[in-house]
Amino acid sequence: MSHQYNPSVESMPAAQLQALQQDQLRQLVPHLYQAVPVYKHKFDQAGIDPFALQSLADLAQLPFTTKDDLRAAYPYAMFSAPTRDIVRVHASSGTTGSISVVGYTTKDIANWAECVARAIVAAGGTADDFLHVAYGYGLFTGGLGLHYGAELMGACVIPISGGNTKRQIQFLRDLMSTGGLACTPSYALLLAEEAAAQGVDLAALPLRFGIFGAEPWSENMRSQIEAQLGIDAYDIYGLSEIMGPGVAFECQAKDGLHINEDQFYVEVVDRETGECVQDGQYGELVFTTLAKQGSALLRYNTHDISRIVPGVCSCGRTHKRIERITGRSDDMIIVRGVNVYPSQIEQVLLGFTDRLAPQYQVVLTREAAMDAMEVRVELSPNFDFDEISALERLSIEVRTAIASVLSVSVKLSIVEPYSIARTEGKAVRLVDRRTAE
Ligand code: DLL
Repeated sequence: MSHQYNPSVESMPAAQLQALQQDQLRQLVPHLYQAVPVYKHKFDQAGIDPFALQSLADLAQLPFTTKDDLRAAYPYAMFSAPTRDIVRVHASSGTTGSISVVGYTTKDIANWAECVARAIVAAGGTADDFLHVAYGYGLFTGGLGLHYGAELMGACVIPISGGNTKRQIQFLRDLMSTGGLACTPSYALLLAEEAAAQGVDLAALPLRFGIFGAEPWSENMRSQIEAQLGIDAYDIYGLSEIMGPGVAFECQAKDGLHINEDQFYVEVVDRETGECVQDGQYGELVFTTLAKQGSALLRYNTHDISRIVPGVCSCGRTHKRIERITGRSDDMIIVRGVNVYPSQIEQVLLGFTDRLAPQYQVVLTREAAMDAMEVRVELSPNFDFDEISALERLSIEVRTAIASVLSVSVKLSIVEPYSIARTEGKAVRLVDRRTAE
């Protein structure tokens, strides 16, 4: 059994966990009805008596809470505690530029730190470790989320934040006697690239584990990161509306992310009908925050696609697991009527890491009223040009592999090493240049 930060909660018998969730829900729903006008309106419109809600299953009668609800409530109209009790805000800005603000009470910050502490311990972190936190600090929840979790479980935080990649390598090399790295998976690869350019072998450092999230990544990308940095790489999931990082995290079994179920109730719903699906089926993740005070939400639809991993985990934790997020239903690209997720393309490209770098971009354009999709991927700096036909052969192989997973034709451009722009935060995998006509 792997080490747990809070075993009495993390390995709580399932029936007890469910009873705990039910009790929390019975208190939460009437409170939100009385404290948050948006919820009063939602219940009244749906004709639901918030005082009659008995079981977790009854939740499915309620309408979803959406990002639009939060935006319309900007800045504070959906706070569920008086503003004098709020001690911190975080905010997330969508691509459209509208912002949603989330408030935390002292207890919310403590609960959040505990969720993240569980994740760090699950990744093998101990009080003797350093944690190099290269997620951005600020309104984004990544930096401060990992920071408070690491302090709570007793590790020494290096709050380096994002940016200045050269200095990151120096700090990794000089400051850390043993420990972990926390950043986006794409930034972990950029750090590996920069280290190689400086002649630093990250795999030779006493770095043991990494806690990576905030964007989708694949099993192939895990292998890449683990090989280049010489670490075990673990997934951490979360979103600012629900808390930040630590809603769910991987343990050493690396077989799904345990949801912190004492704090969050999860449902998986069909993206067309909104109905709950059976455990094991894919759908959109919907969360209800059971313990939050500042910005409690009922049935928040994340639009993140995943499924419940069936069965129990070998680590001994009883909390349900979700599979790694494959993408967002609203990030899904529809190209000539065919649904495409950038992660499907990534999975293919990362099968060619002997010759391609793990850097790619999907570019959508419209040519003569038809959608066109171009996949741009970098050649590996180690590519061997000795054989004249090597590039051509690679291109045919990749094109065939893409065609076998997507039923839509794609233009493939294999571009020079280091020619695709890198980011310090979430990678930009999709560039949509289609204009509405
Ligand atoms: O990205 C919180 C976070 C910080 C999570 C650091 C993990 C580590 P937002 O900026 O609000 O919050 O973005 C949330 O990012 O709905 C997912 O679509 C995506 N996302 C987050 N974690 C993962 C992950 C943070 N592990 C949105 N895998 C979510 C795939 C993820 N997607």
